[in-house]
Amino acid sequence: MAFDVPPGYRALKEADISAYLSGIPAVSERLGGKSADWKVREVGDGNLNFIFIIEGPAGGVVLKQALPYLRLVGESWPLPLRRAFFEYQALTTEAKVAPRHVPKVYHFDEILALNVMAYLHPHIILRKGLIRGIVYPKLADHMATFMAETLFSTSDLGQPAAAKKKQMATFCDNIELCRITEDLVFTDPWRVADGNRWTSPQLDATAVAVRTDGPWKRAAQEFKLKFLGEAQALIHGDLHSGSIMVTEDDTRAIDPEFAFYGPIGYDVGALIGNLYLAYLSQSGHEAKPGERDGYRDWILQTIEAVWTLFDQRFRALWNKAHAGDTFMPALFATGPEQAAFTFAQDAYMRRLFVDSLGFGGCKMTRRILGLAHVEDMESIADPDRRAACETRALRLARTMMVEGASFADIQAVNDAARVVQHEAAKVSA
Ligand code: SR1
Ligand code: MG
Repeated sequence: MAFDVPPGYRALKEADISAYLSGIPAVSERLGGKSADWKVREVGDGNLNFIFIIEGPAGGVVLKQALPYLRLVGESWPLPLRRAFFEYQALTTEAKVAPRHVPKVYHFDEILALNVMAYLHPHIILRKGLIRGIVYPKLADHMATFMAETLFSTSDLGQPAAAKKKQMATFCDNIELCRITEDLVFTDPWRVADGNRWTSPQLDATAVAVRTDGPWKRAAQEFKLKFLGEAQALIHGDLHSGSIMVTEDDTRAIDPEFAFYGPIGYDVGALIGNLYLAYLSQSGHEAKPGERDGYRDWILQTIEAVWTLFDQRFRALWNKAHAGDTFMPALFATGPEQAAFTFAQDAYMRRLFVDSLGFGGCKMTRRILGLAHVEDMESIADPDRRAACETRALRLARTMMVEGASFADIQAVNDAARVVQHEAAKVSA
């Protein structure tokens, strides 16, 4: 297939990498020594791109190059190279307010559609840690900070309208990656679509039932409408547990190539929804029932802390670092006006909460019935056990999407997750 690539673009091979990087002082200084001594390895197991790790005597870097097609599917699914540009723009915007929670970018090459960035070591992908049952004591604190800082600062509360509109104009062009989300997250699980798959035959009846579940389908379309129309802030756009790298002490959000101006709840929901997937997959990873009870509790505590800290920090920024053209604290200066301001903040945060639950439910559903699944579930070898976990996850996802507004707070959602975990997993959603 002929792809739309700029003159000069070529997909780099391991053997090309050292020569390419030796011409970039910011990178070669970081690696140290001679380029002949640098060790290069391709490690990409993601859905979209090639990832190389390069290590020299002084340090390491990661080189991430976009291909003109979707790696997961192959050359039959063309995908624009400019996703590397959007990732660069998003990482540098995020770094202005949350530098401790993103990888530093050392070099961006628009022609080759690649970014060279910090090699996060000894970090691992959060999803893999959750499957192994590793506790990350600072995860909630760090991710709440990352989301509050990045989402507040790019919202109409955190920056003037003119600045926001200029940046929106840039990210509006991330059409194709948004389209992937629009189809795969909000539509395909609720219709017959190429690439949809599920644990079969265990979930065959469920997949059919989901396609005729009017309230669930309607909720998916309501959230799709929000995704298409609510340009609240520059969102990461793919903030699942595979886009977060962790150690016990450090947390970094990677891979914001899906970034655009969209609904804040999409990021918060991606994280919360993927943590619920981790929670409900634990019974597929225990050698004996109950072995991971303590770990399940930790995941729920983390979900509670993610929302609670995000809510606190977003409000604190609103009160102390407001720089936007709406809801200026000074407009509500006197006593009675302050009550209205507090009311407005409560209403705004409540909307974000319900949105986050709904988007989280969409993300959970697509990982069980759609094209791209998650290792939390896929690594459960016994299909009956996997289907039981997936059925519980679908049940919670539906509740989060259809009945999100009925939850008083995040503890109530955790209670619903506990109930689902303890129910027998009938093979129907
Ligand atoms: C077809 S690409 C599948 C998924 O991989 C990315 O991580 C996004 O979540 C996308 O939807
Ligand atoms: Mg990714």
